[in-house]
Amino acid sequence: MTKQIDLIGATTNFGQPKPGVVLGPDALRIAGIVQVLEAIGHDVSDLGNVYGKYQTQFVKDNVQVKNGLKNYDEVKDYSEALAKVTDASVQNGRFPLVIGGDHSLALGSITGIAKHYDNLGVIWFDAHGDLNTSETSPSGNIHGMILAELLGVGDKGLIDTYNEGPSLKTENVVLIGLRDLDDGEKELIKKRNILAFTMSDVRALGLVEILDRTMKHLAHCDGLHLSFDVDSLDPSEMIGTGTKVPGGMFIAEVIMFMERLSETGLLTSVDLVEVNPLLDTFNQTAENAVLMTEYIFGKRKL
Ligand code: EXY
Ligand code: MN
Ligand code: MN
Ligand code: MN
Repeated sequence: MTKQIDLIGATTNFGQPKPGVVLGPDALRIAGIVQVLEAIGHDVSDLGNVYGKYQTQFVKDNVQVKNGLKNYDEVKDYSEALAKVTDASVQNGRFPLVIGGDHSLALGSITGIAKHYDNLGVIWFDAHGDLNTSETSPSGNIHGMILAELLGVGDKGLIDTYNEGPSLKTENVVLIGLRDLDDGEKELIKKRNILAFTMSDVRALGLVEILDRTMKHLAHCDGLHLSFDVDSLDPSEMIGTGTKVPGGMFIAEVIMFMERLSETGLLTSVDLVEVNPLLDTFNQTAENAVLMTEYIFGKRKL
């Protein structure tokens, strides 16, 4: 089915310290993200990049910390700016595809989208849980806390970004690909009974079974968002990203998963995050990410 896609560049690096992730959206454009989606038959409108009032930091040593959270004001401001754009996109009947940028962008992208649904389901495809708070975080980097904030756990000011209160319900979130969880994140998953598939589950069950369980779990949802962190992939196939963890998924199996997910016809929005061309060779990571995006949006092997 043809989608009316709004491509939204989220040029934020405020959620983590490594420079270069703000170049992710352009690396994905250079890798042909618009053209491949159009070739599938979608109508794509590239809205350009979203900027907040703070300038991207090019030096690492001027980071402001508030209550243990690095770049707090910048993340909050950027999220508000991005939320306005994703909110308007859904309002206009379009499909937001947000390309990043570090994973803190999900606070803006999802708060703008979630207000249009009673039960927005989210598939969080990631090596990490992104479920820390300032108390449990080993780094103070907000990209590692962003799903917790969306679920209403952590800093009240961030939880109240764009809309008051949490944007997501714990029963509407499924994590897939986990292999680097901090202790506090493990506790939160258990305490809130969040459906979470580690890489051991991926190997033991296979992604077909995991997709089946995921869709059953989210069957009551009225919208479905995929938040796709490219570090879910194995670093051997995805080197241009800031927090690589060995033992990840491979392109071939992710394509199979995305092909089937797309066949459900239930996806309503997508984030594609953590592409960092300064850590890459020859834009391979963006090219691989674009390849997988084709299958998210309905390309078929046959
Ligand atoms: N758990 C670590 C932290 O909180 O600092 C690493 C988080 C990395 C988050 C990446 C984007 O998914
Ligand atoms: Mn992430
Ligand atoms: Mn990650
Ligand atoms: Mn960790």
